[in-house]
Amino acid sequence: MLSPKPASAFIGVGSNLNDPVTQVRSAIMAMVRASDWKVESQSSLYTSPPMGPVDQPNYVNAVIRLSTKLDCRELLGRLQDIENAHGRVPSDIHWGPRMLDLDILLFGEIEIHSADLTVPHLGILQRSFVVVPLAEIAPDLILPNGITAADMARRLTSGDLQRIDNE
Ligand code: A4P
Ligand code: MG
Repeated sequence: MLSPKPASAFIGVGSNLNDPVTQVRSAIMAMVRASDWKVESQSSLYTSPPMGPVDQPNYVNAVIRLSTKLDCRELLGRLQDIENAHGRVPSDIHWGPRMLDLDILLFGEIEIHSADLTVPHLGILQRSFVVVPLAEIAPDLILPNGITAADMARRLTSGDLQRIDNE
């Protein structure tokens, strides 16, 4: 359902297969071109070792801010279309390797706790590869624990996360 006022949403982008930098850049391009929302800002790309099973390649991550009149579930469907267009195949491996992962980190002030959708995303406060790019584009954003993204990023900063310079 279209809502009258656009919501501000933050999307986590991740990949660790088939040239992850290219996958993440291509996903960002697809989001910039989409007509259902407006991309307001995009972070740098970051690389880090895998959280979860270690026998998989390093990840590349970024965070996008967009404004949209879609509701949160419609947005999830559109993001899954982009994942599928990037060759994402269903896998039973929890935190296993993937061509492209698009997670709704935050959707305005909305909270959803259902089988297919949890917003804010459960990992948002623990993961430097989410919080550091988020703080780059929205340092003053108040996270669900009441702390700004910038302060949270300072707490989570680890040597494992490297910013990838733009070529
Ligand atoms: N789903 C529920 N809530 C959401 C949400 N807020 N945004 C549901 C998007 N999807 C959401 O997703 C499974 C289902 O989650 C979807 O169908 C949707 O209905 P998935 O992406 O196939 O599951 P998953 O990714 O295997 O599980 P999970 O727990 O979502 O994993 P994460 O949190 O996505 O983490 N290491 C590094 N360094 N960088 C990474 O990006 N990513 C992961 C995956 C593991 N290790 C990583 C990284
Ligand atoms: Mg996911």
